[in-house]
Amino acid sequence: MKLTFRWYGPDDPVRLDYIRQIPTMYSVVTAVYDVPVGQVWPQESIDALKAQVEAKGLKMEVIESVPVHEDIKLGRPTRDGYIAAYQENIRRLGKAGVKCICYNFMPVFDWTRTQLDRVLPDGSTALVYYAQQLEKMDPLTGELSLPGWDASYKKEDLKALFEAYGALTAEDLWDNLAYFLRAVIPVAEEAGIRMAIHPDDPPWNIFGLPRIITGRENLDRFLKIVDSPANSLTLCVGSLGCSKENDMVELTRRYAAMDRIAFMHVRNVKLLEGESFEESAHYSGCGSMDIVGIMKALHDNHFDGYLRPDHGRMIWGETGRPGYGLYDRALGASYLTGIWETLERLG
Ligand SMILES: [Mn+2]
Repeated sequence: MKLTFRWYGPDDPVRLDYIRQIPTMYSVVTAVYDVPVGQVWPQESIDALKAQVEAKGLKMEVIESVPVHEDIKLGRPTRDGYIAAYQENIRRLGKAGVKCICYNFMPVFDWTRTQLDRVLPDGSTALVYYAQQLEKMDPLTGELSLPGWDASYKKEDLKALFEAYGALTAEDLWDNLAYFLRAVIPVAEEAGIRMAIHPDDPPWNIFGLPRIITGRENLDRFLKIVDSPANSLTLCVGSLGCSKENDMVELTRRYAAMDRIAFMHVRNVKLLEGESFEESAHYSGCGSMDIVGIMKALHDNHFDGYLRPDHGRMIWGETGRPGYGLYDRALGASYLTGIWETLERLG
């Protein structure tokens, strides 16, 4: 297990100086953030990022994410140009020593929450998803206040995108994903990179848009499209775990045994009535996930991929990017390290 930590680059208030002080920290998880989706990342930007990280004694072996342009997901004729750019990014990152690229294939919306600062009983704040809040939101009419996705879409663009997706079925999305994988996985193999798809968060359709990376059956189907270690998973416990149908200990054991987990996101969520959930502290007892069981499933299968604590709460008065403060994620990292050390000791 290689411990990693998400870092949003030089503007992140969570500095590399702090990240390096978390015991056993190995690599950051980062990206070039100032290039529009679908474009090639300048080699200088990649190299500059790497130099900053390495100057602090850390590695830059994981990129999250190289985003996939909507035209690829939609299967538009323009996709080939965007795929060529994606392939070039893989080659450039491989040259820079990157070993794993996390990405997702969710239409329009990335991860979705209805509130980013819900006050929990202990006074911390967390990201939550309350189904009843979501029902009141319509991305095309009224005020779209849905937090946690790319707010840079203009309303007209969003409307056009929704129209474009209107005709797209889940099977079409599968076809477009397969087309993308067949083009990029061979490039990743050559570059020594494992592509690691992030599951849909939450793992069900949002606003009528299809979502397909949602549970065991679909993960199995995904891995078969290109049966290569370079076509692997980011197993995000907090995303898949939001669905009561997903047993995260079982899924972790299954895909770790197949050696198809390149990257683990480990965090806890507390499942509520219906489809609602709250993010919680990493400790198993704070939410609905069996974190020790998940870590044991990894350990039993000699997991040597990357792992990061995922979203944290905001605690101790910290302000900043919701879910990505230093303190609670550092607590999470230490908790996970402690579990891992115990498993190593006990054999
Ligand atoms: Mn995740």
